[in-house]
Amino acid sequence: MLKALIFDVDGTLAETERDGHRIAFNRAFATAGLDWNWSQELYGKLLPVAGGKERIRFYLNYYCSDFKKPDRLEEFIADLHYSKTQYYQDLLRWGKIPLRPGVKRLIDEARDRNFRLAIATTSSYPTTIALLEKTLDPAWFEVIGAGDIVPNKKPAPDIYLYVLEKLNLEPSECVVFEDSEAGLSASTGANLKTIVTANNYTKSHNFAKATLILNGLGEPDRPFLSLRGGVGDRNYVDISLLESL
Ligand code: XBP
Ligand code: MG
Repeated sequence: MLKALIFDVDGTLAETERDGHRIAFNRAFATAGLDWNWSQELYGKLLPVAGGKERIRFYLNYYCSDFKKPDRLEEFIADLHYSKTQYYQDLLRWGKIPLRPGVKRLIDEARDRNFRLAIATTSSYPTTIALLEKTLDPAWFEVIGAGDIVPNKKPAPDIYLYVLEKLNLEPSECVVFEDSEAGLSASTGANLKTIVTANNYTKSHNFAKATLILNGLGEPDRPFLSLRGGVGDRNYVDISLLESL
């Protein structure tokens, strides 16, 4: 029996990456006097590396062969990431990053019907809270699994195992919403049924293990496109569709 809905954040609740995280990284680089600039295209290549600090480290290792690494590399990366997090929160404050279609409607229905809600994300905790405060309400989510709370980020299943343990539920009692291959590997690695709502950055990812692949959750007047999976004559994801999976 379905009891809980678990949501990834970036790319799933909102399209945060291209016009949010990416811009914030670039502002942090400029402030630190670095001439790094992550274009939309380059960012797509860096995105599979989950976690902002991990993404910076990967970029340094694979794209900046000329850069002389500072002695205290971890501190340097942590400082850059802290600055990025401030810029990201500024972007949210200005209201530039709306929820994806159907997210608020589905969460409202789940709350009305007393389903439990949780978050499982690689993003840092302050970043996650900032988005939830701006768009929904962090208090609606019984468990917020974020960032460095687990040793290994997605595609490792750690964050989903953490959320399951905190909810004290079996995987069969939950459904997950993800947008990326790394996220899907993490959720299915924890045996969780997963609906993928793909986006521009992730539409070519391998979603073979997904229960459904959609282009979004859809709205009554803005139907989703099902890319794989039986949805009958439905146009949008609601609780009855989740219960039928
Ligand atoms: C999200 C991420 C995060 C964000 C940046 O992945 O990979 O790294 O891009 O967030 P997912 P931080 O949607 O699979 O959780 O800079 O706060 O790490
Ligand atoms: Mg995501």
